[in-house]
Amino acid sequence: MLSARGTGQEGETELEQRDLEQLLLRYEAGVNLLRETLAGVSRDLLDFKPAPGKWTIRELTAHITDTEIVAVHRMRTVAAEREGLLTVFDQDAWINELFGAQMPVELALSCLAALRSYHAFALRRLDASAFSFTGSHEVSGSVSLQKMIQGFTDHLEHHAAQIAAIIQQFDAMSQGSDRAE
Ligand code: NI
Repeated sequence: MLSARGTGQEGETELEQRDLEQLLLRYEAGVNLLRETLAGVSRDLLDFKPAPGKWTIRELTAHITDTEIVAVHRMRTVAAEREGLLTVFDQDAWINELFGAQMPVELALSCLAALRSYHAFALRRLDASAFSFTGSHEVSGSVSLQKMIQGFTDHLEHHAAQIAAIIQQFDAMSQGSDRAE
């Protein structure tokens, strides 16, 4: 019984390590995914409002980088200090008050890439146990380092898909206006 249980636990640990490896690969691949999504996007398209009150692609790119600044701070607090209060930020204020509508996309992308690779350097060297360390999010409560990596990986991928949808919307509109002419 004891050895059978032991084998089961090892299997589980291997699975968790594979999941973690997959997650880290996705986290590291996020910047390239975004770069590929943005390839060939014109200035007009960067500043195209998909709907009243919705962010442009330029603002979305700034928002992704804003979020990475917060994400890396939260993840490093938990990874290094094994606890911490994870405070929220007002994402609209950061875009509206800190010039998101004017932000050069390449500046946002290079900052994002530097933050993500700088942080991944540490993630790659942490003991497996560190991914279970938790911080206290001021709204959603206890959250582990692994859950945060998952959440911020998903966040970038979600916004990359949103950017791809805006590109499609813009292309469809452009073709529509060509036909009207
Ligand atoms: Ni977001």
